[in-house]
Amino acid sequence: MAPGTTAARLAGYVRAAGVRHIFGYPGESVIDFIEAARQHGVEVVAAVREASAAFMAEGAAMATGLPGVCLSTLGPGSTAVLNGVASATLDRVPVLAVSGQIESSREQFFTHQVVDHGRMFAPVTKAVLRLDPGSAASADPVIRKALRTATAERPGAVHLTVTADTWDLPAGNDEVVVPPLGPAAGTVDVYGEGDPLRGLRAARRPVILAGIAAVRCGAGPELVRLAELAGIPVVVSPMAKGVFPEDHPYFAGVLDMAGYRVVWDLLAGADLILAAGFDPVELISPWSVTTPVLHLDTVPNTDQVYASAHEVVGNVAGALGWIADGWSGEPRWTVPEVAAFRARLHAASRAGRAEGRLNPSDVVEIAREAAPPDTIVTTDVGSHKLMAGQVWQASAPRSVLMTNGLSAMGFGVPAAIAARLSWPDRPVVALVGDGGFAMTATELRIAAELRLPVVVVVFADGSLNRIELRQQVRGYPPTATRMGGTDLPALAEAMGCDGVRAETPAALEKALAGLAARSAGARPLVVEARIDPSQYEAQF
Ligand SMILES: Cc1ncc(C[n+]2csc(CCOP(=O)(O)OP(=O)(O)O)c2C)c(N)n1
Ligand SMILES: [Mg+2]
Repeated sequence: MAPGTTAARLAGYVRAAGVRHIFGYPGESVIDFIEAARQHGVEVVAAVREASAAFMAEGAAMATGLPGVCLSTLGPGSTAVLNGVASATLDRVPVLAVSGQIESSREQFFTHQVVDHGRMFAPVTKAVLRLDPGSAASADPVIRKALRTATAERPGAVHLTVTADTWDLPAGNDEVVVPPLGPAAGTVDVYGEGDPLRGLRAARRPVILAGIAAVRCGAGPELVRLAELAGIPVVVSPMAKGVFPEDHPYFAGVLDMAGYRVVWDLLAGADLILAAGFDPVELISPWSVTTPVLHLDTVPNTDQVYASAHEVVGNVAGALGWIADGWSGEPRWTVPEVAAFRARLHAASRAGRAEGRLNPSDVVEIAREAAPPDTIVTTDVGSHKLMAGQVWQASAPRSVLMTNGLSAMGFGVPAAIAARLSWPDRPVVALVGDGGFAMTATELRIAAELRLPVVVVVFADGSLNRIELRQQVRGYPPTATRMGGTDLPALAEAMGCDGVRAETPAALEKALAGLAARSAGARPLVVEARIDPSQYEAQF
């Protein structure tokens, strides 16, 4: 691809935005862009299927804070990528999804493999844009708009269609100017009558509920400062895990994961909830508490899932710092009070353990024990996610990658591969269900080829457990929710990975013992953890 073409221009912007990998699946309509990306030093990673490529882009963006980029061809490629694109939007992760399209002269009437991308992607993206011969001369603003829209609060996916006859059209050679790709630095807007902080200052039992905008704003240090200064316990949302250290004396658990009733009781008993970058897209339970809320976020409270008479809108770290700067008064909670709460939550989230069996919470604890502190963990979707979300102790933001917006199965393995590509020196562990693993297991072929030693722990219960439990509650037999056992170690070996089965806590400890050392090796590892799922019944 010659310099100055549309393909080169798009690749140039992607590279200038700091993106190192494009995750995709080829088709004739995008080979010019694949070549341009290669020439610009952006590695094009081919997933086994497009849906996984989009999850990889999302995982890379979650792990790095940079936009993720995925690529598909027209028609079947673009329809296949849809789920991952929707996932990025509902998980509030900036992703640029690029799809090729038939040449524009035939697009209006030709039918073979032609799908209207604009109509298909509109409901699951922040914007649908296109480059065609009529707009190639405006490629720069279109590409900048795509990047800026994807990353502007709240972030999400933007879809860009490029027709096949556009890639080699001239698009200019000027210096690439990448727009800002993050939240605003520091201003605070206040909505509502009177002093927005009066309620917070008057509160005797406030609780902070921190969410994903706090991660995007790098608000961890300010959360710690305010929590310590004012003595306020901090609950975090699942995708924000790590934004507040989980070994901190004021840490008060993860919303809507194992032991969730205890966390909701805390929120119900509080006299004020400071929602700090909390995004209601993460709610699994309905918002049923009547506790007053102070909304503090990068965007106004347009969801109105909870009522808030005042809104503090701006950079979450900046706004928390502003509150901390003006704070005075006694700590609202003592450290022992929060510790007592955490002990209750610990007991609740382990409830239902069957002694002498390999319980789901044991798997999470054993994996956490074996994993070095800088490990990145991903989860898939199902009962195991709800367990891992509470039991895995996170120490840093962007170290726990999970989908809790769209919550689509099939995320965990691709996200782990992308995480390892993004952070080649950090151990990566995927905690996935056997259903979600079956959807994406063959992606490990890519991990083996790229010599990415990710460790995948499969919660093998022979069941789509999360759904089987719902059937159980209604008295239905488990229809379409049981799966025959697959020999996972054999499957792993066949793809150039190592595979091992563990049926007891001791066997799992042994299987994961070399986790730290393995992360310097090359072969991915699949651990089939044969769990007793009965603990889930007490939980969910
Ligand atoms: C793509 C997709 N299809 C269906 C669902 C609905 N769903 C949510 S959890 C779940 C079961 C997952 O089973 P598994 O991966 O084995 O995890 P487990 O619940 O057993 O831990 C299903 C089917 C979903 N979230 N995503
Ligand atoms: Mg299962």
